[in-house]
Amino acid sequence: MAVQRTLSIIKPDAVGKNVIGDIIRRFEENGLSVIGTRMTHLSAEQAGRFYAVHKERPFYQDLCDFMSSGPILAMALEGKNAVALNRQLMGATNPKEAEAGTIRADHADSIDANAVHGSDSQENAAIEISFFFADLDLHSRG
Ligand code: IDP
Ligand code: MG
Repeated sequence: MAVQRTLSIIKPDAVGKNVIGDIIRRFEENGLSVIGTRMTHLSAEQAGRFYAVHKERPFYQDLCDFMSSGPILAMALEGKNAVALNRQLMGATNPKEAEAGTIRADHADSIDANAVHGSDSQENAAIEISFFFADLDLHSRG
């Protein structure tokens, strides 16, 4: 499987719980490398642009309000099969359905406050990484 990049976000709930280190440890122990990081606090407008794909969904306003409620940690991850591997480590969107041992099973409280974001395709990963990072901010291990 080819080396890929993907975007991970540690959401405001997980930053607030002080579990940044636990989440990054899971990525590193599973073969993903952090090649860029940025802690920021999105405005509701910025969160809305990031999640524009969901703008017709009933949960869009709540999602934008939540994602702008506190600081987040955006990370570019790199590794073999990074997009799917990150999704596997995250677990299902609804933590009640997340497999035991996944980030969301261990750290998410609800479908809104669900600890992490992860890109869902290589195409979206490229778009989402460029939302937060310039090429010069990314440091490939390859
Ligand atoms: P994902 O984060 O697992 O990729 P998406 O379907 O892309 O899930 O939805 C983006 C985010 O929107 C989710 O992580 C979750 O916080 C929120 N969300 C998704 N579906 C619902 C819902 O049915 N009710 C409330 N919030 C939702
Ligand atoms: Mg998604």
